[in-house]
Amino acid sequence: NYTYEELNDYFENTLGINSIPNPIKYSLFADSDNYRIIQTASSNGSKPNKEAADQLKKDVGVAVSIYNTNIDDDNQMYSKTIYQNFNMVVAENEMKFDATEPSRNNFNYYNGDRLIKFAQRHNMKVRGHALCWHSQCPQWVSKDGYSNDKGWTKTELLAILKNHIFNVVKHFKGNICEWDVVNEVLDDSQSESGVNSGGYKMRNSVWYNVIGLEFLDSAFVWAHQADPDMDLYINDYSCDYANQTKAKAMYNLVKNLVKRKVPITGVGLQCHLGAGPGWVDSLNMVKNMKQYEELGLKCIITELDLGTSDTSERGLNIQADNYRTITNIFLNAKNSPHAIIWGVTDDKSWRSNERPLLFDANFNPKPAYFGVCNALKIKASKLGDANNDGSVNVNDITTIATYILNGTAYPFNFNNADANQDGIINVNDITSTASFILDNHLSKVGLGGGMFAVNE
Ligand code: 9MR
Repeated sequence: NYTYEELNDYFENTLGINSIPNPIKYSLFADSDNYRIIQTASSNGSKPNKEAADQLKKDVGVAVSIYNTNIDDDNQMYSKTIYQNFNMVVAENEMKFDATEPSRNNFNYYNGDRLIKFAQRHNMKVRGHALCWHSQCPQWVSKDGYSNDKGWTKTELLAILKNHIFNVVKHFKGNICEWDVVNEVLDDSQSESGVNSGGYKMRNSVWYNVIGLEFLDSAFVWAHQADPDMDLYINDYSCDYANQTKAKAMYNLVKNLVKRKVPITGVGLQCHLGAGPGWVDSLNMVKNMKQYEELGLKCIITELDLGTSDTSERGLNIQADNYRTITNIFLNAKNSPHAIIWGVTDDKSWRSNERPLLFDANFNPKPAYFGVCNALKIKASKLGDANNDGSVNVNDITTIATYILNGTAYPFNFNNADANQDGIINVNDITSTASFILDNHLSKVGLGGGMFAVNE
């Protein structure tokens, strides 16, 4: 009972269940080597992400605007949407330098503390953003975050930074699991030859101009001293894919920090990206995360939003597929414990005209929401884990092969072994499981969360 329109060479069709007035909609995506079906709307309202994320021991978080919302009231739609769907929060603006130290040595934690209380009521983690940044740097430090119009000496500015970091980190100690210690310290233009020979160019912020590179090392060391249990991140944009010049600069800088034993936990990829057909470069994002894993570091997604100029149903479904792809990447990366979406509803996003988020202005879940859920649910379902030992690996291929050859294999979980969920165990399940392991065609595993059989 599915309507199925003509399949274009690249793109999706909507499958609606005709007999139901408000059909659950799925989109079938097809490109040259991959088919996938994702749910893009539901008549049953939203189904929380949270359960699957908790089960997978991963955090899907969201940036919360605190100063202009009533997050103290758990009955507000804004509050509900956050605590029903996410298990981590970050303050979109309220823990930045200008908000926490509006005048010298005068600290304001009012809105930050409101977020901490909200998170405690709902058992959510909190990440801190950001201790040192050129933007949202208070006027009393620099009029624009670049010029030293107050004429600070290096010693004075170091003392200001140290005082800020010690006070803020100690205040939130115990209630926050990690901080973006420095944000956007790399220059926007990096030379290809420079990065290829291990170099990187720093942004000419007031911090770098007056102090030099020492500001960066010192910031990490002080944050670590203020709270030795804290995870400490460097965070930036346009560093999302391993082949980006700025990503190479980031890698060079971070490798250097590690070599010099600066206490850094990981790298935050902001992921302010555009949505479009096949626009997520999975290979280069996976490669990027992997190279930090090899350095012994984490690599997390800190500010994900995917803007689109195509706000038709088709455009929003493509956006959903992009969200699904990125969610899969972070779920499959061992060193990537969380991904944070940069805001709740489209209308309040810093890119509101591009409709980049998971919920519309009325808190209705968009296709993008289901894209994230779909990836989480499939991963949580443990499809491919034929021997039921909790992970999908080469032993599952052996288990499936043994079952096909002998009819038996113990321990054996039929549902999980049916990796492509077509109701039979055959060689296609081996292929699906192998693809899943190789991180290649992830979505062939458990297409449609087990509701559809797809034959190639
Ligand atoms: O979303 C934030 C917006 O409300 C602020 O006006 C803006 C000010 O710079 O900062 C936005 O968040 C930024 C984040 O802190 C760092 N990376 C880029 C984000 C989008 O600009």
